[in-house]
Amino acid sequence: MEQERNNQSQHQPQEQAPAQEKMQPSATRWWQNAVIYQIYPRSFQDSNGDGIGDLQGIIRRLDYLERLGIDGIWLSPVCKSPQDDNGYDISDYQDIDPMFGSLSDMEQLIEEAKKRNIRIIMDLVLNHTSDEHPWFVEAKSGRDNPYHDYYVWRDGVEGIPPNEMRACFGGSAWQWVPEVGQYYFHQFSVRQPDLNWDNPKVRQEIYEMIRWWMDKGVGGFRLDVIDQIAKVPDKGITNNGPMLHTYIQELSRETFQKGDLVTVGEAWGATPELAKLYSSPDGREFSMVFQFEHINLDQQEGKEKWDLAPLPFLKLKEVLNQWQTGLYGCGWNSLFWDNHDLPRIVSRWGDDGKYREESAKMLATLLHGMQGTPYIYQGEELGMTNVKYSIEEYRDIETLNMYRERMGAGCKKEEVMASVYAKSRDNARTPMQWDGGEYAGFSGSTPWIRVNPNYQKINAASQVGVEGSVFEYYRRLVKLRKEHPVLIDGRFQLLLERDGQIFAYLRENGQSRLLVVCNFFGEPVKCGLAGEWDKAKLLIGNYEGAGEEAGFSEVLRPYEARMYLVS
Ligand code: TEU
Ligand code: CA
Repeated sequence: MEQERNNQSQHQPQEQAPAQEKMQPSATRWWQNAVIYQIYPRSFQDSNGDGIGDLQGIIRRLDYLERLGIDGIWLSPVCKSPQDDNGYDISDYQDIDPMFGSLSDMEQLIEEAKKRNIRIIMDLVLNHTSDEHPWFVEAKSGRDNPYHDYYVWRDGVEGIPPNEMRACFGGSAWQWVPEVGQYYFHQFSVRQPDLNWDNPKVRQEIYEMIRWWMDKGVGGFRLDVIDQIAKVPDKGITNNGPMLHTYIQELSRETFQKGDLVTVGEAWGATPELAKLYSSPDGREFSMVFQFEHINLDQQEGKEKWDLAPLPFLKLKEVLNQWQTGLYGCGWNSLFWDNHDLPRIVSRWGDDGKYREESAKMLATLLHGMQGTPYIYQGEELGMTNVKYSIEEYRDIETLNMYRERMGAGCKKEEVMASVYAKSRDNARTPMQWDGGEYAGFSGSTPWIRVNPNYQKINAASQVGVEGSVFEYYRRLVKLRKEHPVLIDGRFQLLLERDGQIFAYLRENGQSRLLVVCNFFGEPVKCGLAGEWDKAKLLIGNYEGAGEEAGFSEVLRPYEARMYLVS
């Protein structure tokens, strides 16, 4: 199937130093100093007027990203796909979906980004393919087909699935195929059959494919739901299967370790202990882990994300503290509030009304002051907000399936819609707001999903180069990270642990001490942290006249955030 192209791979099988020596555990790696920007291509910039973002659109906006100062772009999937789950259902790993452009557009993007010192990080979806992937088309054609065992099949009788397992997007995790008289396993939509990682041929094909992309000069990979590849459906195991780390180590050895790449493992089921494995400094798995413990706190325990609960603020501090201290010196974390699966942080834990700018900047300060590699999700740097659309205007398969299921189960429409407004993935997927013109400068014609109606107020054109804007604030935060090594290597210490309103912490590395202090809420608050900080230098603050030279002022205004340095 893909062997032919694989054979053309330029990759030289050079002799390999063992990972331990090559990876220099103690030295700082480039990706530890980096800030990564995530692009959701279909919503970023349309270049040909079909209402869908594309690669040429991204190329056009590289100067904007260079100005922001980021070092890498995590590109959500652009490979060939029927788009059942917006590209997370891949039908050809070695081609670009025509909707986004061509392979040569991709090569151009890599090259143009490189000129600006920006690396392109591709999204690898290795747990499943599309049902239109030639492997699956073959696999379901007969039990004796050589590709049959590329997927996970179980015998059974129509109507009685092998077990009760459910898919993440609703419904049974098993789908009956009459032609072969078997069920296949899918953790996501029915059109995303799970690959069988226990089959060595599957693993080898995947490694070949990754090396092929490495030869094209990509700077790294984000690994979609990587903790789910080693599933054991007969035991109900999805995450963290017994073979998981064996497979990941093989994957890393066969591919990433042959280059100076950044690799990011998405792992919903990670704990700090597991994260040490994923991101072990000897480089035997990934560079870093991308986990969600802090961002899943505002839901009812043991229920789904749609079952809303207020954010337990003290718990948020506790969780972030555990990750900061737990990985110090022995692992590496991603720092993020937003991505393409999450609602907009300013609407979620800030205030997208009166204090939109202040709270957006506060959340940014809090995040960028911590240890790890910060991620900025497109539009976050503008303070873009959630939306409230009518259900017909939503596009996300997860949202629509949930709506159907819950309405079918007799839930009240207002309640279902409240969940959609709060948590729908489409909150993050509305078109990027470039300017106040029609369709927000995203496209010349009707976009695939409606533009947030606030685009005339919130857009890049009104923020870039404008002092005091959310964009310029992010730009300064990115720059600070380059100027102050303590932001990279400083040990984290949580302060005011029991304070119900203030989030404050220290970073220390022997040379410098840095203090971050944030009022997480909309009421002013007195902060008992004066003292040695009186003479500290204010590095950044989200209020004008935050006492640049005046030292520590005791009252924090609504959502006020400041970062101080004592050298
Ligand atoms: O997400 C993993 C995942 O578990 C999510 O589907 C999550 O359950 C959901 O988004 C919570 O709202 C990754 C991708 O980031 C996501 O976009 C894909 O849909 C999914 O994998 C399947 O590839
Ligand atoms: Ca387009």
